[in-house]
Amino acid sequence: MTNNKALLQWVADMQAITKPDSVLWIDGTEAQLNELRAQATATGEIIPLNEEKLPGCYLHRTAVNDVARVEDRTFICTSRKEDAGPTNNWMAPADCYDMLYKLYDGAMTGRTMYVIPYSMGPIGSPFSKIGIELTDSIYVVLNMQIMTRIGKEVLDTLGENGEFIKGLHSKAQLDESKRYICHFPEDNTIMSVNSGYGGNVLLGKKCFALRIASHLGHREGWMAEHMLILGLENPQGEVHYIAAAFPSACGKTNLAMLIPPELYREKGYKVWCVGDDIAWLRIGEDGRLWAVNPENGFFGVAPGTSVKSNPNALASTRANTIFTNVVHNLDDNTVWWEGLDKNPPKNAVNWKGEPWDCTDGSKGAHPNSRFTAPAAQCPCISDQFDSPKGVPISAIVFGGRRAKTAPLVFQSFNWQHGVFVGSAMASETTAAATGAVGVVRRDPMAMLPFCGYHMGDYFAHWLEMGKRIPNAPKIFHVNWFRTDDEGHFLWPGFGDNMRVLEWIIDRCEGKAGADETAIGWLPKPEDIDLEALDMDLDTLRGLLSVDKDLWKEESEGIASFYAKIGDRLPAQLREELEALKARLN
Ligand code: GTP
Ligand code: SPV
Ligand code: MN
Repeated sequence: MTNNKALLQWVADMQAITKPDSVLWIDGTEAQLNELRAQATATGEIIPLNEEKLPGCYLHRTAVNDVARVEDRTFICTSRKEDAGPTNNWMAPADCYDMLYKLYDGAMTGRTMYVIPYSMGPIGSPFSKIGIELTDSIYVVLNMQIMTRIGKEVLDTLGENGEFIKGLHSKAQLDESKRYICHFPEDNTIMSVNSGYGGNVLLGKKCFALRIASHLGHREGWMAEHMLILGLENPQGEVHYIAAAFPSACGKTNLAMLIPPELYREKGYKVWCVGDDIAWLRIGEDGRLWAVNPENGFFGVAPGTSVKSNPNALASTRANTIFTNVVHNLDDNTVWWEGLDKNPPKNAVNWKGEPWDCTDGSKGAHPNSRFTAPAAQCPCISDQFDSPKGVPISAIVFGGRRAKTAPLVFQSFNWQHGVFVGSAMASETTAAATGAVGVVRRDPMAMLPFCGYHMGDYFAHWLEMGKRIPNAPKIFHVNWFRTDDEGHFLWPGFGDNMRVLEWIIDRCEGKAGADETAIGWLPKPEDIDLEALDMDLDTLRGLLSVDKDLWKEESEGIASFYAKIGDRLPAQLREELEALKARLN
């Protein structure tokens, strides 16, 4: 399939270590994929679902100990420890390879090694990059086929001398105590072992498109970010693009596919989805920042996805989708999850594969259960989705889950202050990674688990990019998750987030009002359109309030986080923090 010598050599080398019974090159043809689906069905690795209701769909259950990204077992292996920085786990490359090759030794015996050529970004676009993933999991092959562009065409584009990102994955024994997700940015290599869960094993996604790519972007003058990309079309037919970084399970997929409230739809507003998780951003010839979504599908959180909350995501999953760790409805061979509707199936199997009684109070689907769906199936997919140069970004939005401190929305004073706002982001942890849920932690630019180099250098890169973009996007911060004293969300969220996006775009256009506060520009309550929303101005005032005491605490939190970043923290950010403190006093 290829005469790329470096590729052939590397496959042979990894084959010698992992010792599979055979090697299969994935050409991406339906015939080959069907054969793999049949094999995985025969072994029970995937379960074909109701052909009428969910054509081409499958259910997969991971091992019970293997349901989320494992941040404590994720490593950035640079030759110098300080280049990985204080927010990453580090191992010396030679030691790490040593340890891994022992774990990989014979790990594929009795199995087939699949060679998956894939492109992040449209095949052949100058901004796209090619990866090769070697894996012993058909589930991984089938997911990579949805999430990326795969097959023979990628190898043809790679050619004889093309460069690629190497990725080796083996389920091995799925042994939790020997699970490692390791990155070697200086070798463009990723190694994953003893897991079979999404973000740990679909190596094109977080491992390549964020950790390795952020490292490449730092060297080459572009950015790889944990951001959705959406286009907001106004009644005049103009489309403005927004890129938004929220931590895992904090609403990117939902915002990317937002359906505006009826009132807006009647006026002619529309939202188009370009991407729901990752953006590669470059400075265009016109001096604006342009964004490409390197992925080709959605690996979305299932629980909470419904006809009400996110009809576009749900519609995307009605065919050719792989569901992971959701409830299996045995009555009609379909799937279910908490929040899909109010009718949990009676005759059902939970995510662990056990008979499930929906009245016993246990969750049927894992909170981090997911769907893998082709982007092309999304009813609101942007006509720019496949555009090789991407879309021009008007606004960058940061956000997280904050019960109290952060207001519904604010605008930064300028790029440098916006970088400060992003660097100081915090959010409650979610089920997307193993560990405690609901704990507030600093998650700068939603990149804490995904930045492939020193966080201080990453902040400096953001500042540097700002100087180089003649017509830079404006930077905002949102919080859909503010609660009242009983813990209820104050803001309706979902489609109604359109009301906030409208203010954001109007600000970019110089059309909306704002008040200057200690933390940035906030809308006056009357600047947010509440028409046809059951909310009084007082509640909105509450959502927009800035509690100085809470923000003084917040600035202490930022200061201790900055102390952890150490002397590579850019001085400008320390100055921004001091300026915030001064404004609060
Ligand atoms: P990853 O795929 O992990 O990166 O997650 P994501 O950022 O794409 O999050 P997603 O859109 O899947 O949302 C995660 C959870 O947040 C779901 O349970 C949603 O129902 C919930 N959610 C999303 N948007 C909103 C909102 O505006 N308000 C509220 N209250 N919940 C929301
Ligand atoms: C996330 O956790 O941010 C995800 C899912 O998008 S995973 O692919 O597991 O990283
Ligand atoms: Mn994500």
